[in-house]
Parts: sequence; structure tokens; C-alpha cells
Amino acid sequence: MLGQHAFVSATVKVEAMYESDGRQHATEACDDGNNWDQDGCSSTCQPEPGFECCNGTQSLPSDCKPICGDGFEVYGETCDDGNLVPWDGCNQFCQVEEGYHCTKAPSPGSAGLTPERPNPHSFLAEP
Ligand SMILES: [Ca+2]
Ligand SMILES: [Ca+2]
Ligand SMILES: [Ca+2]
Repeated sequence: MLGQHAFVSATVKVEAMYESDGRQHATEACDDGNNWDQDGCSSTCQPEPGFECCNGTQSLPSDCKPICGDGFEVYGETCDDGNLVPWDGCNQFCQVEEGYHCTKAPSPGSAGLTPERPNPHSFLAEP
């Protein structure tokens, strides 16, 4: 769908938008086409910790996905217990498994997106 608008965009937007237009420019580390933070690519087009981004191109937005198994829960994950092993409360897709509920450790803080300091979760089997 983006491709269909490529011609129009190119003619209209000459130099108005450098950031978050869904195309990765040379000066941007990533561009996922929005101005939201904490989804992998920040509003200033910098990759965010806890995500890995496939590089976008001049015509394609970056594809940022949360890294499951880094012990760091980010947008798109309902849990992250630091492994990719299913049946331990948090599966390999970082989704809480049935029969468990996720107890988050105290929040590392709004700016605490540090993969070096995993946010530990404990999983309690429900009675
Ligand atoms: Ca974004
Ligand atoms: Ca993660
Ligand atoms: Ca697990």
C-alpha cells in the first residue's frame, strides 16, 4: 500500500518530512512511519532497546519487533522471562501462558528501558 503512494508522496513531500514518514533516510537509524515511542523506533527515528529492527529502505518502513527472551518486556509482549522456553509461564512468543499470571517486578521506571538490566518476572501457577 505504501508503494502505491510512493509517486504521490515523492512529488508532494519534497523536503518537508524527514522523520517518521515511513521511509528510512540516510540520517535515520530507523523509521517505522509513526511518531510513537516505545514501539521499537522512537519518534526521533532511533532504535529503542528491547527491539530489533530490520532496516527500512528509501521506500519501505523499518520493521521493528520486540526481542523475545531478552528478559525485558516491551510493547507487543505480555511477558518476557528471559528465555524462549514454553510452558514455564511465558512462551516463546512472549505471551503469558494459560494457567499462569504474570507478576511484574517493580517497574524499572519510565526511562528504564535497559536490556542490560532485565526486568525479572515471576510466574505463579494459578490454583
Ligand atoms: Ca515508532
Ligand atoms: Ca523482550
Ligand atoms: Ca519462557
